[in-house]
Amino acid sequence: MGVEQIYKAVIEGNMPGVEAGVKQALEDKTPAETILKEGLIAPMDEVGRRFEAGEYYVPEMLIAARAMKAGIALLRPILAETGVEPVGKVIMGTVSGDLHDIGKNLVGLMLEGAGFLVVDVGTDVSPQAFVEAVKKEQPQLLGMSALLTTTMPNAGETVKALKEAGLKDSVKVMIGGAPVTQGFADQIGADGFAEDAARAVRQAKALLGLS
Ligand code: B1M
Repeated sequence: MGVEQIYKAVIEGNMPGVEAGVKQALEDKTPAETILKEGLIAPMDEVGRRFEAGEYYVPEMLIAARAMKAGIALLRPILAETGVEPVGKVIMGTVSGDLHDIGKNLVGLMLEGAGFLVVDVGTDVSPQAFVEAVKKEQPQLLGMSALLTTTMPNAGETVKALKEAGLKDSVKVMIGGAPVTQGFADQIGADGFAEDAARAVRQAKALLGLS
């Protein structure tokens, strides 16, 4: 079974098919990153296209996302195995009003793979909850994911709340998500932006002076 079957199983929302496909691909020594990018991330673009075209509705999108997450769960230990001291601490969360978590989880996973200690604060995280998490965890980096144009301004509200709490100078802020751009990041005063999970790792390292 190849990566194409995993791709197809994600689109069909076939969770057992995705799990079997990922296990088989790993046994066949397919690199975990190839499985992730070509088998699990790529089909979500197609799911998004079908949703936009009115061919898929929310339930189809949801079962595809669940199937994809089951595949990611199997890859997690492999992508994250570095066995070294964390290079930095990152808080990751999705902004207030937004329940999308696949991109956030992927970015977190890739950061873990690059040696960061990731504290995931979940989805629908209010500016105040981000502030509390920064106070408690004292990370070097705060990562926010935003997928909805309606709620992405809440990333800006979080930056404001960090400033008001006197915490903005102690933590770098990185944002990302499908509708987010470098221009938006600049506008809200975020320190960094990344288009995808691989670039997020590079950006995180650059922001912390690690590369
Ligand atoms: Co929703 N959804 N969704 N959805 N969904 C989108 C985002 C949408 C673009 C679909 C569309 O219309 N074409 C659209 C938003 C439109 C807009 O705002 N302009 C949309 C909508 C409208 C909605 C609802 C409102 C639908 C409804 O109920 N009527 C609703 C909102 C619920 C809510 O949040 N309050 C909703 C619900 C859902 C599901 C629950 C069904 C499901 C989410 C399941 C889950 O996450 N657990 C879902 C899904 C799956 C999608 C699409 C199809 C796929 C999103 C995804 O996971 N992509 C999406 C269409 C699309 O994006 N093509 C869509 C794969 C993921 C790997 O990519 O998250 O972009 P992404 O992350 C990337 C990069 O953006 C970047 O790296 C990641 C990896 O490369 N990145 C970062 C992300 N975060 C980063 C952080 C960083 C750096 C980089 O630094 C910290």
